[in-house]
Amino acid sequence: MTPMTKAVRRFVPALALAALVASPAFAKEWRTWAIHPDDYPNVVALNAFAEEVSAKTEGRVEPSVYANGILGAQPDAIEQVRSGALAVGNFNMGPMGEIVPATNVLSLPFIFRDEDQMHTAMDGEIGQQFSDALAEQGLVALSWFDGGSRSFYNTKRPIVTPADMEGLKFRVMNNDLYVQMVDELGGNATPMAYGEVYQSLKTGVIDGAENNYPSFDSSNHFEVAKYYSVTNHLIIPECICVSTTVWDDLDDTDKAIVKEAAMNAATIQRDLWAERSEASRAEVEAAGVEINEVSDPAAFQSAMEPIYARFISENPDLEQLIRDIQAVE
Ligand code: GTR
Repeated sequence: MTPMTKAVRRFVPALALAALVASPAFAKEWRTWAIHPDDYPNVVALNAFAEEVSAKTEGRVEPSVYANGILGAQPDAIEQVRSGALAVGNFNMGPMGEIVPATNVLSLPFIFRDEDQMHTAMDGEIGQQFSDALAEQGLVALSWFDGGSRSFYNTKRPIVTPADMEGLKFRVMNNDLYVQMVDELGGNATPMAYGEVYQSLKTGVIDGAENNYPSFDSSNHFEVAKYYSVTNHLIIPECICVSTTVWDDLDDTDKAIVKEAAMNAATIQRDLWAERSEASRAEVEAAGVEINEVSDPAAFQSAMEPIYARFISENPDLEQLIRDIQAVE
């Protein structure tokens, strides 16, 4: 072998390695879980996040968004992100409560007065406390999305007073607090995956469910449940959460890029949210849904009050957090 050939032999593998490192084969594909369809504000925002991350990391991180819950039901997806099998999820703090107990505070009925108060709380020191609790369970919460206000809807009749809940069976998200919530109002609760609700409403397995206008609309539940009663009993924030194992793999530059992209995505989501809520309300009304205000919102609030006393007695360490949220202007 001539010295020239030897040099080439040494050089070629080095070149090949450099090419490989720079090639997309070495890019980190971040499989991202999303429950909603592509045109839903959350998914539009997640796609913007993916594009920004991919462009600014020059392809070192490539998030790909799997919409419509095709990667599984939410409680399973949370576990998959915790384990690192999936990289990112847009999670609602409702089902999160079963895994990260502090987040149950966000599932207490009427914990927030309105969405503005929720944003003020979540964007500050209070949100940081939830992020810390999530981090202990393998999830890095990068930013907070709007989850709107949830109200009850059903196939039978308008809910005007709590007494109208009597005998109706409502699907709730997977969290015991929601079972308590419906019980206190005099209805029956069935925890069920979001993807099963449409069929269950249609076949009469359940009479109703509860959600915000955009979900009621995009899930087509409005086709079968013609009564939407504005109780606004839950205002639950959602996160863009990255798996801690995936996050720890990034250097500081990429962490900063990803964090900023998530903050930008939250701005996009919140802007789109307000618009979409109004549009969805108009759309379901035009499709024949009867929307009613409840006669006395305070009656729903006081019916659910016992949940607080029970929760605080079981979680005394979370009482201060509840009081701090209530004190947010
Ligand atoms: C939606 C929320 C989803 C999911 C769903 C449900 O409003 O964005 O993440 O929690 O409600 O009721 O399961």
